[in-house]
Amino acid sequence: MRVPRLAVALVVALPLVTATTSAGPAPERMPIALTSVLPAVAEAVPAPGDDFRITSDTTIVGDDDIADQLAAILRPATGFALPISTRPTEDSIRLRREPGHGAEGYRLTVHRDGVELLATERAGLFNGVQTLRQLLPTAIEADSPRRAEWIVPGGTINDRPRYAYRGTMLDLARHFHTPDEIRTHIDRIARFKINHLHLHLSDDQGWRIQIDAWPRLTEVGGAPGTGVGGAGGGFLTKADYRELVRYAADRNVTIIPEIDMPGHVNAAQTAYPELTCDGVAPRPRTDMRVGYSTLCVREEITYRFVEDVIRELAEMTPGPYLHIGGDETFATPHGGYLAFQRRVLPLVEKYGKIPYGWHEIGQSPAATRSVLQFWGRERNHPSVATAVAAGARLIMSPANRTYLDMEYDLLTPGGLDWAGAIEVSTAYGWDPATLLPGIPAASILGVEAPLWSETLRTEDDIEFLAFPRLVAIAEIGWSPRATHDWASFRSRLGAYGPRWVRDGLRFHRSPEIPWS
Ligand code: NGO
Repeated sequence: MRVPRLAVALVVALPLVTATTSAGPAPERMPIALTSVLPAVAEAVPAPGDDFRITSDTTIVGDDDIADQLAAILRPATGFALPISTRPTEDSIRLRREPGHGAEGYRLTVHRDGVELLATERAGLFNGVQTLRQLLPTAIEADSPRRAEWIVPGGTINDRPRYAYRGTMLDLARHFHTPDEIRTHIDRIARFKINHLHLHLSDDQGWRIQIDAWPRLTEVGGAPGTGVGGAGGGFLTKADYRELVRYAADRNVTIIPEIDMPGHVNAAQTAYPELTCDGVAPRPRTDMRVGYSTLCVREEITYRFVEDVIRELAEMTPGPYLHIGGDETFATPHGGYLAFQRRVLPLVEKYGKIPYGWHEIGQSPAATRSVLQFWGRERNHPSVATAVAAGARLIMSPANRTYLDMEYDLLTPGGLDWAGAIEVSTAYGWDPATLLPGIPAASILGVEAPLWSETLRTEDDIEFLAFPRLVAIAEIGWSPRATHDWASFRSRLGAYGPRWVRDGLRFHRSPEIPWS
């Protein structure tokens, strides 16, 4: 069914209809602009009136699994069959690969006769589908048929990321999150083109990943009661972890495992007292203090332990990075810290991975091929600048901008406050390229928003602290600096709110945002 051009233009120009009639709820007619996408697209050229309408005749054309993903997004709410074919037809949404769009970029062209999504890589098609989803009315998120005008606004989007790495982190050590909860979170972050999920798998309270050579790590460190305050417990088996890696990869998300060392190791030492210098098992700790534990950096057994852990983690991790922590080692002598890194950083490379750590590892001259995760607040970090000058690369996670575990303000529940309160405008109001002086743009791989879990237990807690702030970080990581605009961001975010409502997500209704 074809709708005359003028009629489509009028429909799209109508305000959102919320009234109900005696015939039931009126179809949703949300005027969606090509530029309404989160994170902001690099370039959009609208062609007003040249819109595409998805109907019962529409087909999806493509031979990638992304075509199946698109069909799975569109079928429930439209109620249309949307068959997938490999031959181009009229009235179709075509997904096609061609050179020239980069690792994650895509071009989306919408006109009356169809939609074409072009990308070089699967990741680009995936990203284009996330964009297309947001260009359809909110009702598209429903899981059963809805009456709506399924109109995609006409025009062309050319889009590609500013940074290759847009990440977030879950801390499974302070409170364990189940594989189901992690999968739900992956679904939610991937909508915003977040492409890395860092899992903080060990800390003083608990050890959350199966390591075959050292089974007591999870027997003791993953036991019930190993969460903060004696809550919870649990760990990922290798099978759980591999399944998460696969699930994430389907959604263009790379999992990064972190084992924090040589500090933050109390849980490992309660399981294996031989990892302490005096051989005495420390008591289990579920308080929130940091900086008191350290591996015994002068003992050989420490390096056998570390190598076993790195080898087993590397074996089950297809992604390029392996995170070795390295933060807050106040109990490790400085010389011992450097000696430890001199041995451990090369071990990560021995097992085929890029060493990744909190920015403190930059103090080591062995960190030149590493990625440093900057989590400071101050601009002056000479050891970071020196490491970068020697070749290290940076992920930006300034605590006062990106730490999702900081409270929003004094009134909202949950969260810590040591790096200050972070409302949405604070999370949005910075630029990775100018944050630290003396860092060349090419050394910055991207941004990450860590969500430490001292104060959070449930899925609701995770989503409340992550959303909407994580979307601000996603936009900082994806969108060209030239598109950075708080007024535009807050209005696009406000318009997105109803999708989260429909999804049952308990996000923070920040007073800064004009929620629809
Ligand atoms: C710090 C600390 C973590 C805490 C977190 C809480 C880093 C890298 N080390 O960040 O152990 O959980 O703050 O905000």
